[in-house]
Amino acid sequence: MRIALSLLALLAAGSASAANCVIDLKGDDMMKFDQQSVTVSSTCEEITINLQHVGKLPAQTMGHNVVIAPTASFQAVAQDGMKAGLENNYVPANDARVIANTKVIGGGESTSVTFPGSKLKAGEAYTFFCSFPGHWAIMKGAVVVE
Ligand code: CU1
Repeated sequence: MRIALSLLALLAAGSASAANCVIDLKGDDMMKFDQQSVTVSSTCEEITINLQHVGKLPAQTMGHNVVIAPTASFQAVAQDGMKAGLENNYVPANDARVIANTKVIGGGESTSVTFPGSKLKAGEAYTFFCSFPGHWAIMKGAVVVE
């Protein structure tokens, strides 16, 4: 009984101080993400992005992805990504400005990507956005690293 109780206490302490290492985002047919800001911990060994497209339109017309880049360069990445085309998920190949990206998905689909937490530094400004042509102006938000 005593062991069970101390285990419970450990679990409770663990969840209270748990690092936030998962980014959950939903995109829809209205060209919107469900969040304008996401927060992750600077202590994450790995960070996972989960993207769910809750709409019905196909990837060719209303595709969404999630790209994370430094805020200072995200617009340039979005413009270069447009040229890369759907076959490259609208992400420029081997681009150091791209910290992480999912593939482009259509309505009803989900995708995930995991990347090293060390790529995001506390105090730096990062932006997440959808690089589908024309979407990044609206489908974007801040990645806050605590
Ligand atoms: Cu999009």
